[in-house]
Amino acid sequence: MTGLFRSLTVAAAALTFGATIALTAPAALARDFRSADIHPADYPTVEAVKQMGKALSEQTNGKLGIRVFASGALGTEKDTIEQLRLGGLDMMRINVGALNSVVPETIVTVLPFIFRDTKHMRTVLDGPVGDDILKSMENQGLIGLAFYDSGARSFYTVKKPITSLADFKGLKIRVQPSELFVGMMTALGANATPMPYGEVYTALKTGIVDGAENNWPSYESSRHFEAAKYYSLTEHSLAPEVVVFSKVVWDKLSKDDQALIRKAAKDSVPFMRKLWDEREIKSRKMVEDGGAQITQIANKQELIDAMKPVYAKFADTPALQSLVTRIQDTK
Ligand code: GTR
Repeated sequence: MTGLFRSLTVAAAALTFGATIALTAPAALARDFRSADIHPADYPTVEAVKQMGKALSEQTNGKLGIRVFASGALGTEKDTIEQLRLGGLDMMRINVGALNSVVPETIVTVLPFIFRDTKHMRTVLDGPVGDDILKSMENQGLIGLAFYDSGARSFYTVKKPITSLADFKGLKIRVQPSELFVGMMTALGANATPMPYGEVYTALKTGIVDGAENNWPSYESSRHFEAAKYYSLTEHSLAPEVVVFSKVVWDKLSKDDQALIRKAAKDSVPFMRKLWDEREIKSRKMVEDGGAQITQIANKQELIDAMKPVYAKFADTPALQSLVTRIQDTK
């Protein structure tokens, strides 16, 4: 090899090396957090986490982002909680009901009729009570980032509408895998069948259960309305959604990145609420057009009274009782 040729080769190699570094360096450093959601791609929770990822990416010049795995691609909510705690998954959007057995503080946000209305729920969750509940997740290997809306849950049934407390007697109702949800059904005189969300449509179709309960957007997007057309406006729980990060993964991030993630999550809340409010209206119309029949509950008080014992049974520690009082005292 001539001297000149050798120098050229070395120079070319150096250039290639440099170019490779230049090309791969940002990609090697860039990180897309994997986030799970059981809802489909166009659902408000999925859209909101995507929006959070977009903001994060903009703020970090593409260094951090979020890739949402929608439609339960990474498993049931119970599965993803476990993956998150172990650090095999970075993030998830999940309903608080699914966290009840892991983070007891989430119980208070599911309790029947605890929130007077959407405004009360948002004020509580945006304030110190919401922050305390998010913080309490840390002991369980979870970093609570933000609450999202989930509207009001109401019952829907296959054979006939629920019009009063007496109609619950003996009904088999699918619930989320949560002792509290089971307790609520028992208090109403129904039999609870806990099962993952993805199995509910078939369970309704094949008569494994007589009914289930959920908000308008879930009732619509899951097509449960096709299998159970009687939707009875009990609005018994406003159990919110929550965006959660894996503590194992979190602890390896810089303080700056942690702060950016927290901010992006909080910033996505108003965006989510706007999508949510629009989707509730749209979903209600879609199910009504699709044949769902809506029943108002004339005497809601009898449901409230029947479910009262659930408070003492599940908010059974001074810490939980204090959270209940703080929620009730929030104006
Ligand atoms: C939905 C909620 C899901 C899941 C589902 C269920 O409203 O968004 O995360 O909890 O209810 O009933 O399993």
